[in-house]
Amino acid sequence: MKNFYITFLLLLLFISCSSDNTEPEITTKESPIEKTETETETEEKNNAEECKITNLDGLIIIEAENFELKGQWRIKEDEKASGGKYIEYYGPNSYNNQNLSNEITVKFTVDKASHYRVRWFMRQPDEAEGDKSNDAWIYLSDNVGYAWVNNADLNLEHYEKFVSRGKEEFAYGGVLDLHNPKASSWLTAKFPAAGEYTLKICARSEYFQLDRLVLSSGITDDDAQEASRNQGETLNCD
Ligand SMILES: [Ca+2]
Repeated sequence: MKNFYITFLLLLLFISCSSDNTEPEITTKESPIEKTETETETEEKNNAEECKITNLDGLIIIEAENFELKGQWRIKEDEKASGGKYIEYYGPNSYNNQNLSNEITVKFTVDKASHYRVRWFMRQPDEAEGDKSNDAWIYLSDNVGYAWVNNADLNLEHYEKFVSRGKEEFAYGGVLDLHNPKASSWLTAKFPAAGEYTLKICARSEYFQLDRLVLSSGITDDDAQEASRNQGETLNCD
């Protein structure tokens, strides 16, 4: 009788273990497939994140929609924009100072010490009159930005007004509008060495639209405009 109980208990245990084993088997059959898909997605995401904006054939092109947006900037879609997208500032005008809650940044690298002219593709809204909605504040971190005033370099140690005009189509342009001393000038970035740099834009005019930035080195401004027209963002994904 005792042996019968032991045999019965063992049998119960066996059935119990068998049924326990059955369910996880279904789970293990399903889960590796799900896990593989998830891992693939994660790897693709990581690879995308490893791409760095850098110089390529004398150009550094940065899509505005890839800026780190903050405050009252938003991404909008338009087939006229490079990459099908641009950014728009929808907050109030900030003509006299920078509201840093609307400061946006982008990082990029250069492979050697070099000088770049800074330009952009921008657009004013259709209803904007004259020079409305056509500017932003711009600053190159670590004071690597320079203007050319009275036949001399002027190091830019804080935000300055950057301006141009464009309607309907996104227009290539962008010059500094300095007030002390009053002058109009190219903006030149003088990178002292290879490495990563940061460019900041802070909102100034409501409904200003920015498509992308074009920094060029060693080519004329006309050539930079022509070369950048059909060139996408300059990425290195190694
Ligand atoms: Ca764009």
